[in-house]
Amino acid sequence: MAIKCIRERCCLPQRRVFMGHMKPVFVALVTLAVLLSIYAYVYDFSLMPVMQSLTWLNSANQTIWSSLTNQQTIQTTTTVGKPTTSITTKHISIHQYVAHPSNYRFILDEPDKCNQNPFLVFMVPVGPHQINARNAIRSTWGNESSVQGQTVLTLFLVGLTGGPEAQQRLEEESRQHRDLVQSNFVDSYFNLTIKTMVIMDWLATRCPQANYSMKVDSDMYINMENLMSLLLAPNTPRENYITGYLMWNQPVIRDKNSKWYVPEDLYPEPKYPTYVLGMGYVFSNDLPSKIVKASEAIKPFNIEDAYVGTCLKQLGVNPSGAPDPSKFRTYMNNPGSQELSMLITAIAGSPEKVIDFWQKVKGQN
Ligand SMILES: *C1O[C@H](CO)[C@@H](O)[C@H](O)[C@H]1NC(C)=O
Ligand SMILES: *[C@@H]1O[C@H](CO)[C@@H](O)[C@H](O)[C@H]1NC(C)=O
Ligand SMILES: *[C@@H]1O[C@H](CO)[C@@H](O)[C@H](O)[C@H]1NC(C)=O
Ligand SMILES: *[C@@H]1O[C@H](CO)[C@@H](O)[C@H](O)[C@H]1NC(C)=O
Repeated sequence: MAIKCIRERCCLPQRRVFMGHMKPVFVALVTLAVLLSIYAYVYDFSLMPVMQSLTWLNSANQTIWSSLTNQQTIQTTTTVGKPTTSITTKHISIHQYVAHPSNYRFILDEPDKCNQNPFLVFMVPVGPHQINARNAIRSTWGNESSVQGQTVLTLFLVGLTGGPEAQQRLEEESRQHRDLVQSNFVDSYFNLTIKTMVIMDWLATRCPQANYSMKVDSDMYINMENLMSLLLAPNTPRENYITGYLMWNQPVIRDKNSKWYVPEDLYPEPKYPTYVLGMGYVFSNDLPSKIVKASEAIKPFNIEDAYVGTCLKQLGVNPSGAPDPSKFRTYMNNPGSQELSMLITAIAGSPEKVIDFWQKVKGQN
């Protein structure tokens, strides 16, 4: 958490505002939900009446919908889902969770991209307008198509653009580069958990044949050679494997003024399971479909990397420490080429720095 804290993009102040407005609605929904579940229990209702309750709740949802902002969707949906799923887990599909990728569809897609059977696929979550970040990656590590004899591939995952003109520019960019995947959720910091789950869905459905994948932020420097050496090492597992910068024993933030506040209702335990920091984690490509499946039963919350960690815990998969943990670095103070040539990841922080780091290492060879 401390590390995330210093990352600029994590410091959007939206959460604070949101909780203030949300509280009365939230409390009302919880009360309503509790009453309904008592009702269902007392009358020993089975599937049919519970589904009616759900329908009723859904129309209630529609009435209040216009007064709610999008950020509130996550809480509203999961609150509505809570009491009914505890009664009917076995009967009602819980794909209703807002982060479950079955709720979304691809607007731009590259379904044939993996016909070349890549060994490693990089999936980069990025805002639709961040063309400079994409171009920096396209001209550096994202321009590599073969490393140590293995095919690698880089794709960008974006949500909805702000309007038709931005959409047109994005489609133009897509025709030019053929590396954009777009899904129909509103692209915002708060929706990163959705974005990550859509990435997992894309890998599971469009690219199951890849050996490994990496979810990597758009401001990261990646040392391809060192990453490939790690993945090709004989003792690197080929299944149920995920590694990166490990976060363990992280307390859940219950301070409502914090950007990382997560209510007990969404995540009751006091600590997160061990997870890998969202800036860049590598995993064997059997995991995406397993994570998507596991997420059907796990309420989403807005801390995307901890959410993936929670799915992994459910699967019984422990994130692995890298053989040399110092290779997954976060911030570095003006690193030299020597340092950069030793590591796998580092936060560059801007498109210019991504290019700068890359050239430092290339220039050295
Ligand atoms: C995502 O977040 C934005 C604002 O942060 C919100 O407008 C939107 O409704 C959220 N959810 C989805 C599914 O797009
Ligand atoms: C609530 O209503 C909105 C808008 O009609 C809809 O998109 C959303 O799926 C609904 N949520 C649930 C849990 O039904
Ligand atoms: C990618 O690398 C090739 C050479 O391998 C180069 O010709 C091309 O301009 C590079 N693309 C970008 C976007 O820099
Ligand atoms: C990648 O996976 C395929 C099977 O899916 C396997 O045949 C191949 O040996 C793997 N590549 C490497 C380099 O391990």
